[in-house]
Amino acid sequence: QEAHAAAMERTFIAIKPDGVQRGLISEIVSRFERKGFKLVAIKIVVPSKGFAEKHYHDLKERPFFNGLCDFLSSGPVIAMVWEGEGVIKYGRKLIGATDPQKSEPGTIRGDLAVVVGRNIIHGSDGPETAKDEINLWFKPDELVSYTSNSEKWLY
Ligand code: RTP
Repeated sequence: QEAHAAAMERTFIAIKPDGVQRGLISEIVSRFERKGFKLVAIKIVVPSKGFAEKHYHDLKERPFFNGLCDFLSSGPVIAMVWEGEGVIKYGRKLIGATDPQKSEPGTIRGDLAVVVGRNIIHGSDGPETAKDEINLWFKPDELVSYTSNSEKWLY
C-alpha cells in the first residue's frame, strides 16, 4: 500500500543526557524499531541552554523550567525523527507516563527510569508540537525518506 508512504506521520523523539550517559541508546532505538516505526533522522548533539529553552518554551512558567533546561543542555542528546502510522500517540505509549514512578512496566520509563527529573526520553505530545520540534531540531535535508523492506509486511 504505497499510498501510505507519502503522508506518514512523524514524531520527534530525544534521548536525554541521562539516557545517553547510562548507555541506553540502543535499548531505546531498538524498542521503536522493533515496533515497526521507521527512523528517518538521527544525530547526537549537545544543545545550548538557549536551545533547550526554545525546546521547552511551553514550560517556561513552571518552577522546574530552569533546572530542566540546564539538564537538557548538560551533555549529548540523541535527537531523532520516527515515522509510522500513529507514531505520535503510540510513541508516547512506548515512552510511558512522565513520572517513572507512575509509568507502567513494559514502557521505556517504567522499565528504565526512577524519577521525573531523570526520565531519559522525550517525545512530542501531539501533531503540532511534533511539527514544531522536528523543525527546531532538524533541517529539512536531514530527514531521509526511504522505503524499508519491512513496510510491505507492516502495512
Ligand atoms: P517530555 O516532554 O520530556 O516527553 O515529557 P512529558 O511531556 O511527559 O512531560 P512535561 O510535562 O512536558 O515535562 C517535560 C519534562 O520536564 C521534566 N519535569 N520535571 N521536577 C518536576 O516536577 C518535573 N516535571 C516535569 C521531565 O523531565 C519531563 O519529561
